[in-house]
Amino acid sequence: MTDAATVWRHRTGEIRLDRTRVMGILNVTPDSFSDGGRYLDPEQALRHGLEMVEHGADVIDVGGESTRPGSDPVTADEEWRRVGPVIRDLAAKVDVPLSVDTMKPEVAAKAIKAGASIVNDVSGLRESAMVHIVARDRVGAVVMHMLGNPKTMQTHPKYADAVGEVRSFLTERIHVLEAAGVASDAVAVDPGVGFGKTQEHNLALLQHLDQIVALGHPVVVGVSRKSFIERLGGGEPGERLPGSIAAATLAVAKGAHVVRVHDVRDTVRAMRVADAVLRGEKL
Ligand code: HH2
Repeated sequence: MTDAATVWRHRTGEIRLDRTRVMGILNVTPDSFSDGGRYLDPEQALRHGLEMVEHGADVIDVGGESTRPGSDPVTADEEWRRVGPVIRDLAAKVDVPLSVDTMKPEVAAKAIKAGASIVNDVSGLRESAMVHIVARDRVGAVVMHMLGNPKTMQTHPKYADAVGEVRSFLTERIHVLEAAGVASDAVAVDPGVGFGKTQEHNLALLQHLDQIVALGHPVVVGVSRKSFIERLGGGEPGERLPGSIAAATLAVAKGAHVVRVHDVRDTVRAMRVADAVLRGEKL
């Protein structure tokens, strides 16, 4: 039996996992599925980042490439042009750690120099250069599971055992990172809801999230406004808050430590109640 995760280490400190932590999403993209184009202007992005911190975000996750199903990749130069100024300006203004949501080692390296403390890689740090950067710069990492790549991942995703295969992939990536010298408590894992998964796979991963939690690493879950909620009658992306909070709450009840969300203020309020019930904390 592996010990339960109690902290998530990153470049500038550690996040204690004594309560549910909220990672606020800052998409500096023209085409993200729910907030594309809203924060493409660096000043607007900065304002939104500051607002999420004010609303109780524990981490701000800055991304410059949409990974919605069917999306086209952007060049490293373009991605950096989007996220660079936002990471630099936010790092100068907030105390919470910043993560960079990227699959590209060159973007990650520049983001760390500009102030990011965590690399969130939806491809699970498949590129060895990314593993090297995380080890060298002693940043935290999110290893997420994705089947294939964003362009094709939703074309008939197939597993013999979705939960078992996601767990094996994450276990293998943890070993690779640790062998490269990354501290064990710096490695968070994420089952990758919506990344090469059918409705049934997404639900199975949430139902059996305890099997991912049992790996003993911090567990990040991204369910916010995702289309599996729409398929359950959740409406347009901006209307999916009730479904997002239901899914986040149940993920936390299964042991998730960090929820990655668009709606920080409402989620923080919901997680306080969830934590009080689950952990017996005072309201
Ligand atoms: N989901 C998205 C992007 N990054 N990172 C982690 N660790 N987990 C997730 O579930 C996750 C993620 C997709 O959501 P979003 O950023 O809102 O959309 P887009 O990829 O269109 O920018």
